[in-house]
Amino acid sequence: RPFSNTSAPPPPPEVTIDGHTYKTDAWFNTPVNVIAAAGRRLHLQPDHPVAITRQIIEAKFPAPTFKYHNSLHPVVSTFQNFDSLGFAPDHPGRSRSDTYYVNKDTLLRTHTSAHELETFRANASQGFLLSADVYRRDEVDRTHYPVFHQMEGARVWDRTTEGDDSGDLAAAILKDLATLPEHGIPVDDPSPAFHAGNPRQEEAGHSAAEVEALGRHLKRSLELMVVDVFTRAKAAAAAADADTDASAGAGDGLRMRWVEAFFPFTSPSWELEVFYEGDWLEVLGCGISKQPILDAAGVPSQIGWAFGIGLDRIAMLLFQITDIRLFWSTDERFLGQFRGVSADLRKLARFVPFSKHPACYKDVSFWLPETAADTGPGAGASTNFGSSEHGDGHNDVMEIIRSIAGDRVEDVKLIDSFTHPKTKRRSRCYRINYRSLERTLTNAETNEMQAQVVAALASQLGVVIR
Ligand code: FA5
Ligand code: MG
Repeated sequence: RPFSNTSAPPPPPEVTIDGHTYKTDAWFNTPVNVIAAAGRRLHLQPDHPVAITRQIIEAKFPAPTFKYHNSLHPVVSTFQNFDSLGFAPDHPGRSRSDTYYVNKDTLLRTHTSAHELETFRANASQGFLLSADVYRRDEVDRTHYPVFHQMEGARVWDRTTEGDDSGDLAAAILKDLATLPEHGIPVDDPSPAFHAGNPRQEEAGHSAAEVEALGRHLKRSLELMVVDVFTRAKAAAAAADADTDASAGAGDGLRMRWVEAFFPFTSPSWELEVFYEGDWLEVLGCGISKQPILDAAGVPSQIGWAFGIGLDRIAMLLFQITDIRLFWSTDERFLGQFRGVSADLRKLARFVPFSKHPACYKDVSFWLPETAADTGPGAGASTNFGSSEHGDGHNDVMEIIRSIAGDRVEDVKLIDSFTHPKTKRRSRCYRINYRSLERTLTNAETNEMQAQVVAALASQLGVVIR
């Protein structure tokens, strides 16, 4: 093997995650900081902003139409996370550079959709909401964290009980749509359910009118949720700035847009983005459930929609929290600001940030290993330099930095990437911003972290530091 994971410690023979013990194998790639986060259950911690956000969204999808599931264990099978949803065997999301594995068949769920099939099967009501912690190897910046929270939602209609004489459900869905209020806010929505190139046209299982109605019901439901969150955030900001002009307060004017998306288990699919802090922030993915999933769940007479919301991202909008790391803080200056809010949502307050501590930028440049052959899942090495889709060990670099610096790293950016014209060696330069949310880091501390990062990149990824 050109470069294997030589000096990284060997995986432990077994690992305990949130009270359950699993045998590991060569696929194991879950670092201790991630295992430590499993079991924190921020979505259930009273007065935690993620839990408050869950409650606010649940109120928009009320029982008994929706049934709630909030304590599903984070370790699932590859079948649950991927196969049950129609992910292709070679889908890049399955790679060890994107997903935390416990062993070959067992992983930390990467999304709450992992529970869709079983929940559709057991579901006795018209819909469900399912909130849980999810895990991904991903970027390091202020809107990404390796552990975050999602809420899965689904709503179904049944041909045999709600359809017309011919079993068509479009009219029933439109009738339900008519019960949802209008919000009057313009939404940029350039992708209709049907257009040239949309694969939905070849999908079987629903009529065009049904898909049209489902799409409208889905979009309106989610827009209403965002409008509610935004209205609450604005009211909190106005209350906080009582001495200033409320109408000129932060978050003036909500901007939303729908972007066409692709998921293996919905079609058509969309993502909803909200304009936040000068940029479009993706807050959820959704779509019309593909019929094979409902068929496999034993409910072929049902059709419906599903969504997956990033709860942490909505909480950021709601409280105007600009750094996702804050959710993991146990600092009373953070948690104390939300006390009593769950019990009385009118107490919602705009988060008052701690004073910002200085940033400390450090660069690291290196040559990638020269003979970067395929080291995909199961190959033994933990990296996947050379794979085209998620290649160049990008997520491995992120992971190594995060596992050394923990919450003392704010973001990591790839700032330069080139191939030497003669030798064809490939070079990368990353810029690391060390900054704690809670205190000023000392020079000695950042230098020590940087030295450990450099050493770990060399020893674990086999790169040559420049
Ligand atoms: C999904 O996870 C799909 N399961 C969503 C879905 C459900 C589609 C049901 C269709 C039907 P996606 O990877 O886009 O999709 O993630 C959904 C949301 O999770 C994102 O919009 C974002 O709000 C949030 N999210 C994704 N990655 C991170 C991260 N690293 N940190 C914080 N939030 C994240
Ligand atoms: Mg997405």
